[in-house]
Amino acid sequence: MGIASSSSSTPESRTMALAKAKEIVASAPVVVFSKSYCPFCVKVKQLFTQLGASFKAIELDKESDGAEMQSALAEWTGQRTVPNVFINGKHIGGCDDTVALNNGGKLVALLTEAGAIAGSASKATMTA
Ligand SMILES: N[C@@H](CCC(=O)N[C@@H](CS)C(=O)NCC(=O)O)C(=O)O
Repeated sequence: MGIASSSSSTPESRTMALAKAKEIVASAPVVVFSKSYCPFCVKVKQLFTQLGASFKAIELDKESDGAEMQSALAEWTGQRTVPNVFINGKHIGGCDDTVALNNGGKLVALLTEAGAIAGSASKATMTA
């Protein structure tokens, strides 16, 4: 009673969620905004693990302000779906985009440049 619902989105809470998302992106070489039950997110996290790349995963379904961060990410990047992947502060895209970079042999260079990977891997071969 008398306390505004934390689930209602206000301009202020959206601004805060955007600032938080930007802070997270700047805090690690690789950031994956994810949902714990999302198969595309699992796949992209597996890919980074397979490549030996360190990454920070933010499970939006487990965060109290996850829905607001998802909206903030949509406004910022134009992408509403998860996974939403950033490397070295740069928006990469989703699972398909990340896998395409790997298949094109470009992902490891980005990860190495970002300092997320030691640099001995060339590319990962995914079967699924
Ligand atoms: N083609 C996209 C598929 C991503 C996708 O469909 N993700 C679902 C979750 S499995 C999603 O974000 N749905 C909307 C939502 O959860 O709000 C990719 O490669 O990342």
